[in-house]
Amino acid sequence: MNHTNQARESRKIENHDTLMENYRKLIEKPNIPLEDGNGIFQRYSNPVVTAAHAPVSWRYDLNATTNPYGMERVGINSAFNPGAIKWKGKYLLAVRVEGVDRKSFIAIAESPNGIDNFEFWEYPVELPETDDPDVNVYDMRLTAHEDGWIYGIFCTERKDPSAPGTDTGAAVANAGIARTKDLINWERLPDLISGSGQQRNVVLHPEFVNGKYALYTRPQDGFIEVGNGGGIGLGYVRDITNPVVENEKIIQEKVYHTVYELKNGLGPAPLKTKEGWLHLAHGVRNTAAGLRYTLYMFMTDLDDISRVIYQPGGYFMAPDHREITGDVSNVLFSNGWVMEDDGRVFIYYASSDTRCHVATSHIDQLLDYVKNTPQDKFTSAGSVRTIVAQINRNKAL
Ligand code: M1P
Repeated sequence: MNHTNQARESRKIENHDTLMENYRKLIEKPNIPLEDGNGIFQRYSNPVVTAAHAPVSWRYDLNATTNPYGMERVGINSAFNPGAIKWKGKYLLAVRVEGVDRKSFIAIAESPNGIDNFEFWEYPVELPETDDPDVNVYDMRLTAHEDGWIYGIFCTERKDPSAPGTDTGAAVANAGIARTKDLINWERLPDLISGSGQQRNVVLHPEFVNGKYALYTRPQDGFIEVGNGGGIGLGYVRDITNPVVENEKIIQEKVYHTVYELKNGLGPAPLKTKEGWLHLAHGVRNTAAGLRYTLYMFMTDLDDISRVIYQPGGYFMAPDHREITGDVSNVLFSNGWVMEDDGRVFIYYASSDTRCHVATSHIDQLLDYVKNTPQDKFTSAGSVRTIVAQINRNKAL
């Protein structure tokens, strides 16, 4: 080591090498498929991105003079709800990273294979603001639109200006819109203008529909409660730089005694298949232990994207024993997936608002799943009839 390097080294905090070693071990840990598959998708042994994946240089002041105790200066609480895209042969996740200060931001994590070795880019995304600055941003859906831009639509949250001063929790959620050509430099567009009080889980359809941008929405009366606005909506925008939603209609209602009884919301932008547009969504029900978020699928018509043509009953994925606890327990949430040319599908999801996972499947399996899984009959007797019919078909084999 020459003198210059020696001097530089001595200015670094003492635990730097150990921190880097542990960080690299975590990043490079192989992810193994689990054996308890259900024939529909495959889970993996490890989360793909966690709070511990945040780079050392985000968290530590590495200068021994200004950080003599080698303390973590910027704590990261969680890394979850990632948008996803395959970009220049790499799998990119637009992760919702939440600091210990409760502020979320978006940061891109990259993997060569989509399963492991996810590593954050050096800097988090510096999302431009509008004239009304966001207090919190999260849950970005990435859509490579046929207009040539990659759009990131995310939730922007601000304090409710109409709430009394004593109410420090009242917030307003809306869809923020940004677009990019390289996932580094982002152009911020105006926030969505829609007829409902609030919006969350807004997703851009990848193709124009009759020359307009199509947006899946989730109108809601309040910040948490969807109230009268419940359901996944679909509306159209003529000019994305002046994003006024027209003709917003609910295409997926919340329904009594289903996994989407209390509320639902679209996940990632739908995948185009030969049979229709494949959708992944989250459904929410209430329980004595709080809300339970599971993932479900449905398919819409290729030509009429407002028409649901298949919908399996029940959930596609629910939190397993490793996923069920976290900051907000009993939650699976997905807003990113990638379909390969060979039909493999990488489903990125987060558990309990804490960590990101991947599950893999194939589009042929998912098509079989949406077409041939029995529909919800909405009553116990109906469910029994479904099972009895299957037993009888099996007996006749
Ligand atoms: O805490 C669970 C999820 O709650 C919200 O989703 P929704 O609006 O559908 O209820 C979001 O805050 C989401 O980020 C979070 O994972």
